[in-house]
Amino acid sequence: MRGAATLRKAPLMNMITNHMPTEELRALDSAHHMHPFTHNNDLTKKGARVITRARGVTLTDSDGNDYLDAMAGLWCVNIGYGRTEPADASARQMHELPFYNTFFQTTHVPAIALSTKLAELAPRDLNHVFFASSGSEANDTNIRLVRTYWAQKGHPDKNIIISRKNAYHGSSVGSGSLGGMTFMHEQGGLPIPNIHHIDQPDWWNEGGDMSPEEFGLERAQQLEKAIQDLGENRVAAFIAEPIQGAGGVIIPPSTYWPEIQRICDAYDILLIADEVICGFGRTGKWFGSETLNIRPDIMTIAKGLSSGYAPIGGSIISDEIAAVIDNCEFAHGYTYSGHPVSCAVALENLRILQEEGIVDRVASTTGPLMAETWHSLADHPLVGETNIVGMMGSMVMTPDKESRAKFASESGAVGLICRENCFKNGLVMRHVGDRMIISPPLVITPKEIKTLGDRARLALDLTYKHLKSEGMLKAA
Ligand code: PXG
Repeated sequence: MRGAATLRKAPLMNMITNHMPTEELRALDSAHHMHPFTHNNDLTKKGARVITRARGVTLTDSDGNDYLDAMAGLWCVNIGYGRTEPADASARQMHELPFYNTFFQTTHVPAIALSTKLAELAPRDLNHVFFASSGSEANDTNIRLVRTYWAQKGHPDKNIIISRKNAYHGSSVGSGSLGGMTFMHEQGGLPIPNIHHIDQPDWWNEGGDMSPEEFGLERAQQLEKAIQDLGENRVAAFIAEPIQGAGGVIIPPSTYWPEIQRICDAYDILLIADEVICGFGRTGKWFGSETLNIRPDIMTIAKGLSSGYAPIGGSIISDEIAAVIDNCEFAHGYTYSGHPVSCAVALENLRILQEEGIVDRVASTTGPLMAETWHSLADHPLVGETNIVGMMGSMVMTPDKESRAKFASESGAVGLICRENCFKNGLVMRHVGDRMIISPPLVITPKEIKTLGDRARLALDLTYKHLKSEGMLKAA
């Protein structure tokens, strides 16, 4: 039972504030709030951490504990917490025009301004923006968009989208199908038809005896093989994150993306770069596609677009695709496509990122410092490999660096222990399996980078001790 005893009805609502005791907040949360990607009965037993405020890179919980948030919320708070400008922009916009739609021959200034700004920031001929409220919605748009594009060009059967195992593209029916997470496909009848998944470029786990470069090529060539098997006239697009985020910050070998780009060009396959995590400075450039030298036809955006201060996402589309789509009525859209308040907040966020040189700083100073700190953890006996680009990094934990062995325990058991040791020591660092990952706010200072490194090392030390005492340092 989910705390039914404490369940009370509506009149309580106005009294629920930050000042309520944590236990009471937890009980109400468990009684009424269903959490995403959570086993809610387990959560009820443990009790949720109640986050009450945040400034810069620091979160505070309802018991007054502070945490350095090395995940920027959920990979999104690029400008850090507590900036007043987006709040002011949001209030101004709410006073002036809280909502109007962009259907039926109407538009409004925030949507005009934001799409124009995005066209300026985006590379090459990516000049057209279709708005959504999230990355999932934007990827749903992309499915319909690429299929409609080929149908308009007289190829209605060119409708298969190739993606990758262990990719994350959202959790709606469409975007969850694009994603390659089998545990998601097992619930709710996913994937939808005509989505095909190839293997991911995860050298550490899947590279075997190949060098990273050989492996990168082999994995990229799986795309060519899939196109040949399925038929060039059947494949509409390939979608991928420049660097997989939720899959474990998997940075592909250097040979991977050039080969993927060659194949997309050679077979006339549209390339969709999912920039939901990589976009807006995370890799040290405005878009991950620039860092990895990719020429996408469509980019999915969300998260860092507003630094999470308001929900907004979208697709940035090339001149060529937009010209073809513009020849028909694209029967697609959301009530909140281009929501004026979200657009105003996103514009303010982009202004801060640009005017304060935050993206440039990731490339020139804070990124290299973060990399040095992160790589210094590689000498720890638990750490097999550290990887980082800009402000997204991962480290693999292993019982044996040489053989890249996995732990005998179930995948993720060690990761969870380490994550809990991070929390206990004031650090929010995620685990994906037995890989630890970071994606801090881009405004993290050199002093905070040092604190991050110190707390991560402490968590690794405690984890090592724990594994040793429990006899868990064994390889599978
Ligand atoms: N594409 C990518 C690459 C993402 O990382 C989405 C699309 C979907 O965006 P929305 O806004 O619909 O959530 C994402 C989201 C995790 C985690 O556990 C990652 C995401 C969302 C929730 C959890 O790392 N990424």
